[in-house]
Amino acid sequence: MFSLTDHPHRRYNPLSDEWILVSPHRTKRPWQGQVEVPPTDTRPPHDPECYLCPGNERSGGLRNPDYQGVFVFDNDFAALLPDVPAGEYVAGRSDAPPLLRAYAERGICRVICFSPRHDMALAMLDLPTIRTVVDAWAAQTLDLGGQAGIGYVQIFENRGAMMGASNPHPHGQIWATGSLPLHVSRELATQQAHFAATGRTLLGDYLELELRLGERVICANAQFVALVPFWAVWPFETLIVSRRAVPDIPALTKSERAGLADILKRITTRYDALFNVSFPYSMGFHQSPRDGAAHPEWHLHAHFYPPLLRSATVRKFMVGFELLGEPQRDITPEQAAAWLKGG
Ligand code: H2U
Ligand code: ZN
Repeated sequence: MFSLTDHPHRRYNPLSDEWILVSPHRTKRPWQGQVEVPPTDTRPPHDPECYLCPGNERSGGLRNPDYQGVFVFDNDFAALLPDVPAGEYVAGRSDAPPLLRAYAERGICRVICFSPRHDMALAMLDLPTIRTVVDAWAAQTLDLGGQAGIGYVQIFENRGAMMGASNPHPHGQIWATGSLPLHVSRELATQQAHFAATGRTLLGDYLELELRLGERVICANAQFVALVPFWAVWPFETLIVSRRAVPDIPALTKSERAGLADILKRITTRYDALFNVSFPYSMGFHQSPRDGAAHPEWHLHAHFYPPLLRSATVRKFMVGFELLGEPQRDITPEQAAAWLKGG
């Protein structure tokens, strides 16, 4: 039998129904490409130039209130709009399968400031404050998910300029859409199939396996587990899974919300410690669709997708084979887990 540590191989992602290529023998290849200078972090607690700080004017012209805790507002440059005329666009011959199709998509985009403090980050906030962010995510999920024409609520955070964050002030975004986005509809199909076949959630079964094997688990508390998934694409990609199968953040109990705050602080702290830099990433929660149906198959989880590969300055590029063939990684998920554990 071949070994996962020595030989090129493909791994299956049962959650997204995709394969990835792993090339563990390739970690020693030289790098003379792009080397980025790590940004130095010398932020003041309040920045008069910051459009997210309390009391400041935003570029849209509105002024932020003098907020003290979590602050949520409608995105002034929203990618989706609530009022879009419904309808499908089909162009071409009427007797052939349509090749030019489009349909109107409605939605609502919001921005969420985690703290009034410009110099903070999720990893630096204390647990009661992170807990208020979790509560705000829950409230936003219910509020946006309950609005007419909304079928899904995507909560996410882009952290660091490398990942497209437009501002270092601790903040995230929430996009509520009419349709299910691509990755969510794939996860819905795989989780439904697993639940129909076994009566258990896919991630519940996966978590049990990972806790037994231990190799890819980074940290855990009584309510949540953080691990590098067997099928991770990004070098230090992680998955945060609730121990109890719940479909969404609003379904979390008080102690589970505290547990979520705790695991978020732990994983982001480990990221920052890895290369001794404010670790960039895109993270977000995958929750059940908000279609009014029960979703016993859906198991709440968060994905962290950080771009860094081997230092604070050398990043993984998803180019070439990744773009044209399928995702490829060099260090194994097991190595990445050992590094994140501090081994
Ligand atoms: P990102 O850092 O992840 O890009 O999020 C910041 C969001 O804030 C971005 O989507 C919005 C941008 O549209 N924004 C406002 O709503 N008002 C502003 O005055 C500036 C930026
Ligand atoms: Zn600010």
